[in-house]
Amino acid sequence: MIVVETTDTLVRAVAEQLAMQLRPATGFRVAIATAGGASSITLRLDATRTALGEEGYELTTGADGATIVAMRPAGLFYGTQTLRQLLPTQIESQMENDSPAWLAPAVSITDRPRFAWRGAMLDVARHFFTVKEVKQYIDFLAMYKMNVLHLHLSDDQGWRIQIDSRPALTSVGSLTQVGGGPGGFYTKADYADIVRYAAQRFITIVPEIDMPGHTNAALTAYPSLSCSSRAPAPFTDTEVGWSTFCVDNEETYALVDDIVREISAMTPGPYFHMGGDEVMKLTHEQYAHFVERVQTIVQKYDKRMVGWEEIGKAKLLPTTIAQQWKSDSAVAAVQQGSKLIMSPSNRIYLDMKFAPSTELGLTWAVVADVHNAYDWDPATYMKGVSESSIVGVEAPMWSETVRNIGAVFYLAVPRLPAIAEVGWTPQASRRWEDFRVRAAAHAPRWNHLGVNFYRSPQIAWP
Ligand code: TNX
Repeated sequence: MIVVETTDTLVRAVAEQLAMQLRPATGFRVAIATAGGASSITLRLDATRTALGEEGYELTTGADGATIVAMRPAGLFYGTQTLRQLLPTQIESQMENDSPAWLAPAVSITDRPRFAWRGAMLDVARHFFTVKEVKQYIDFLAMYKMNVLHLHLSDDQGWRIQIDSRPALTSVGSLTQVGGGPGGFYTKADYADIVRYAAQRFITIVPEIDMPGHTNAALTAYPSLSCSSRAPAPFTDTEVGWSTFCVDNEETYALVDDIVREISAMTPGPYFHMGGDEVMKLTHEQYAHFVERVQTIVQKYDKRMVGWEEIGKAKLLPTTIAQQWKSDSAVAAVQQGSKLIMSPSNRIYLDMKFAPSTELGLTWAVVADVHNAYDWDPATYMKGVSESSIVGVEAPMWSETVRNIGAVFYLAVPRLPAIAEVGWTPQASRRWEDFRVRAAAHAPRWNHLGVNFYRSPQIAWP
């Protein structure tokens, strides 16, 4: 039995999800009640436990059951994820099975995250991923207590989100992808479905519309926004840096306004990511001017702007967040008072190959296995950037070489759990030698869940 001592609907939902997690494999009925008996699982909100923070929890297990206490529902959710990991791996099978006994070790855990932003990015533009596939990724992020999914919704190869006021973006711009396949896009209903599914797992969706570069797909739909007189053709290759909106054309800002307005309206989270990376066709002044105008539009629709670190070359609001990836403009953003998301490409780009022979992935930033993704400290990674300027970490998955979720998982696992720990666990409590043993114990869970993974030689498989 799961005991919920509150009428809070979010807590009820956490209990429901835990029950659904436990019922199939155990065959137990697992009811949800407001008062308990022996060996029940109790979820308790306690507003006085301020030391647990917004996302922390305390989990106690013993002969008489389990109790999770948190100040907020998110903490209770993370407590249930830890409880799940303490149960036998067969709990993930979702088929009634004869695990020796459904026992968890007796523990007393007080746990809270180091960083507030523990993210992953999925590029659904280079290759399109279905709603079902995105939900599979969300499930995995939730299991490792990550709380942000950044969707890269547009690029040269495709436009992936319905915008009612600009129908050609999808009717023309979504039709292909890298390699020439059929592409696709999310309707507003699809997007709402993803947002809701993520929210149930305490994950915020951060939508990215990449501009002024990486805009060929949008320009095939609205060719008048390109400075060249030639109408652009659909692009299914992978070079970057060559496309741009015409930033001296007022019509461009009318389009941007329509896009930011509609995406802001359909996104409950506080962020709008404007991309801003790899613009090689504009002068410094043109680029900075564009970023500043977009920032004003994002502010008008009550969102907080996020952009790849290049936006540090423009004049930023202190609320704007820059996403570090190569370290050439991140310090400039911090010096203006912006906070940073750390996504160092030579550490946590999930689209980099593990080894030269890895079938999938790119090599431009690094070729490296799990240890490289685990064994670094965001607070000392860059000169001039300390812990107080960092909101967290985010692991991008660019999809030039991956065209389905199985391929995504192959490149992501076990590096993504390693990065989740970089985001969650204080530096002083992290040890690679310990991680490589603990990670191995998760492989049976990944197998039950059907999560593809790389059998890294660095992990201490039994
Ligand atoms: C650089 S990282 C890009 C992407 C590519 C990626 C491939 C960044 C902000 N831009 O356009 O997909 O490299 O690794």
